[in-house]
Amino acid sequence: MSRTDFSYVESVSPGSGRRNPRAALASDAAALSLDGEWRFRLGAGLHDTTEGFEAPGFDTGSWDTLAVPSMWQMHDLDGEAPYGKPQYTNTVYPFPVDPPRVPDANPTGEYRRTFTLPADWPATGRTLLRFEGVDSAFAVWVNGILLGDGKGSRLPTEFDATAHLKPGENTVAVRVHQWSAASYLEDQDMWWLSGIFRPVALVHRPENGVEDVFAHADYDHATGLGTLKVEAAEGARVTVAELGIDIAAGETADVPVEPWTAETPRLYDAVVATATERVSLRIGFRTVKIEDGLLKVNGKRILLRGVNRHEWDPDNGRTLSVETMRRDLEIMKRHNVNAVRTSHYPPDRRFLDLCDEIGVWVVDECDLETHGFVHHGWRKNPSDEPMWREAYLDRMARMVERDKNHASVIIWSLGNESHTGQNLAAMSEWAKQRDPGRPIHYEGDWDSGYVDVYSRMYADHNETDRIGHKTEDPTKDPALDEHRRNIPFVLCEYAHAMGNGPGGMSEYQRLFEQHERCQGGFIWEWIDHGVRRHTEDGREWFAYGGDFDEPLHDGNFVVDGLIFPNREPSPGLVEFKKVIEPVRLTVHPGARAITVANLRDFADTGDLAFTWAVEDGGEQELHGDLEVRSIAAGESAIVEFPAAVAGLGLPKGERWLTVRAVLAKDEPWAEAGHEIAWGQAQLSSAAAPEPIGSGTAPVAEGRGYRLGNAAFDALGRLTAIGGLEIEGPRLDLWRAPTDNDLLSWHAPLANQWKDRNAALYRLEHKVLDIESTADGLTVATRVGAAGAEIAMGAVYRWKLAEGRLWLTVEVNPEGQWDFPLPRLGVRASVPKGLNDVEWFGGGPGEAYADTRAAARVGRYRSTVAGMQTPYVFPQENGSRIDVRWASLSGEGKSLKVFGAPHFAFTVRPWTSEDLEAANHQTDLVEHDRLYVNLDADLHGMGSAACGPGVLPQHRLLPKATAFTLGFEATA
Ligand code: IPT
Repeated sequence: MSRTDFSYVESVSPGSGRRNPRAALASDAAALSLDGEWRFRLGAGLHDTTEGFEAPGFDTGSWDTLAVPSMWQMHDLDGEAPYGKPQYTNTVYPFPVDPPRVPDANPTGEYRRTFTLPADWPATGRTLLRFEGVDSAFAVWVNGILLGDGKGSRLPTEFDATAHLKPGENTVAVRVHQWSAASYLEDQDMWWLSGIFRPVALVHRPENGVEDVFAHADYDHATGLGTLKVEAAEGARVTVAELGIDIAAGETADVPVEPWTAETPRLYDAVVATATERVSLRIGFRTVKIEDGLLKVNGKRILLRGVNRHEWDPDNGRTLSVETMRRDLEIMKRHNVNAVRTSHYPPDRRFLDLCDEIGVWVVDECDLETHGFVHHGWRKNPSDEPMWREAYLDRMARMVERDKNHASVIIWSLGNESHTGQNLAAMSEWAKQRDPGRPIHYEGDWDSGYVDVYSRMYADHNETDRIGHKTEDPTKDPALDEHRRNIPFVLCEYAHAMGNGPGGMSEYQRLFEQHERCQGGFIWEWIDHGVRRHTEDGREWFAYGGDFDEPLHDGNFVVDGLIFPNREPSPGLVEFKKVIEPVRLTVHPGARAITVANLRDFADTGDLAFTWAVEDGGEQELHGDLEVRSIAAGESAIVEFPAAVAGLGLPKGERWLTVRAVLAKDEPWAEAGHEIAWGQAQLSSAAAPEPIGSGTAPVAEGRGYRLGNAAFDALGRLTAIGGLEIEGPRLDLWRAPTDNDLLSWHAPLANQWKDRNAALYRLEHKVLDIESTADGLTVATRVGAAGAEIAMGAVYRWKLAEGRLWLTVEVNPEGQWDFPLPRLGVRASVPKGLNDVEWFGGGPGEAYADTRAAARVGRYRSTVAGMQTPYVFPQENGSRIDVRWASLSGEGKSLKVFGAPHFAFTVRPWTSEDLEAANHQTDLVEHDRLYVNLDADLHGMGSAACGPGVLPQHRLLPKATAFTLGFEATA
């Protein structure tokens, strides 16, 4: 047997023996799925392959079996991990940069299976072997005969197997290499994973069949006419029964239609048929244009409320079930997301079918990223090296040809973070010529010479504002300035959703609404790519970079999504939902009216029902339906308060009116009653409780003091209230740093906080003076860290008034505090068992200064466990904002805290220090105490892990201040 030729592995050629790319079509031609169990063997490199494994007679007796599709490193990670482990790097190539060479240590999977050609398989025509995705390079044999090889992991490849198939049993063999020349083009920020990870099938091509289809379905908003023209094989007939269309391929039909938009995803079933094949299409009529410097669909500027979506499943890597794809879209639609950038490769073809059906705008991005060259001054970057031109064009063609019939795809993207170059320009030129109906996007070339959309990532609010005003800096090449200044702007990535945050989304949204040119953007990113693992005792955790002992990795930068790896929405997604709500409800208590603004681009509000409710101190008094006429897109209406509201008597506490817009009927992605938007306002305030009147004098008790039912020790520290043992409250400035505190393009805040001249995580409390007066107990302290000169003066004034214990803390920075504080408040701890949590204030989820849009005032109940947000990488979380009062109770004990007027409230079964020390959720061990933070304020979250930090208005700057809290307890 001859030695195998492996030259394709390190060749820049995109493949050999492949068929021309064509559309993904639903055809009635014969097809046979080859998904399922294959025989599998993993070799260490090209030196460790099995000669002759492709021969039909080869005995795979000792080989394992492996599921196709799957990624081989995702198998049995809690056990033997028989096929290696995932490895995560963001931009850096995990091998020496020497294009197109790759290491000898090149895990190589050999796959084999047999299949029986069905007895009725057509004898004429051709039979293709179709791979939807193989990572990263592969060669294919049928019955021992080499069909060819391919690259382009997230793109389809077809080979013609006709000549080598026989009736009855056949053998297919595939050799897949983890590393290949193509790896240089696939440096996306994600786990390096390999294998036949998307479906494989045998597909029949009838003679004179419908080889390819390009359906052009335009919509003219002026006339309401749809224009259909389908490029297909000569003689093919195109029918759209619902529209009475029956034309030949190449002919044009103009008919009145309902247009397709992401808000109104109207599809028409069409059939393209020849005598030998019928292909079903779902056609959406819409026209995408850049006009007046704006991205318009059907004549209207659209606003992208988008997310960047990687394909991720915590158990299977980038192999996703259709259910998971649908689930993603359901979660998106339920959270008002209307756009997806398929970062940074074309998704499984079935995902786009769902996008057409459910309705989202799609920026379809090519499988291309060469980011690692940034570390070498972009030397040898494939984007500008002629030898890679064919590979670039091949990738673009395979994406465009596969996906060209999707109504949802409105923009082609050349790829991501591949700097600039002639090969990118060539991709753009080819795509424009092939498909004039879709604009081109690419972020990496800021001059925007070969793109139709000015795209940037992580531009801060100020720069976005300048771009909105068209006063941005000029292009590097002056010849391009006029072009760029007159094209629409999108943030293809913004608001980095890593850990707690991202903060500042509301401010971006305001810019998108203010500037026509700023047409929205895509949050980075949709999902945390955590890998599901289990501890020996069966507790679930999620792994990130480094957890598989990778020698080179980028840690938890791979967990930066709006949903957790298990697809539970994070608070960031709940916040985003509110920020981008397509209907804005504003309650005006003075005018006793409600403004309902329809912020959608196309749809009226006919699909929505409106409700209202009045609460007094969080208890519902009245509620009902709100009559709102249908409001056209972009319009608003003013509705008077419901009559019943006028008849309400005096409230006991704060009275709030909340109005909600919910789905009036079931949608494919949510049930009737699902909330789309809400607004609320205070109708009447209640006097905040405060320590009025004179207090009482403390009495000496032992070496300490007693004030009513509160006991203090000799250092003036509270030890019990009403028999409930309590430690603290005392000044606390610390929070377990968030990803946004820890990482920054500039100086991470956490470094300043941990600097030994501040060391906020190990403050010491020194009592300066204890004073007993007729009004209460005053304890003066100085709070500073060992080795530090700066400190906070903290004076605690305890007072008993109207049976409640009050504490006023006066804080005074001493020395040079030239950075914002993590938090400003007090921390206390009580014995565990007070498990039931209740509060009146912002909720139900966590909220911080710049992530508070989704917090609405109400009365909430939870548990201590329910108050924790399980960020994959533990960090500050769970603080509730604007709390008027909060209580903890259980086991016959209770603690109730009152704000004067508000505080931020956190309770956890571990400390901030524990949170900081933990690397994964399972590192957190409950203490036999509960730790309660009562904060006057917290520093915002920002998005510094990748992008701008906390906006000035949300920074917590140290200054002389005071705050007051009231306490009641029973035991
Ligand atoms: C940007 C990448 O495009 C994206 O893939 C992801 O890595 C993101 O950063 C961070 O999570 S590139 C960066 C240099 C702004």
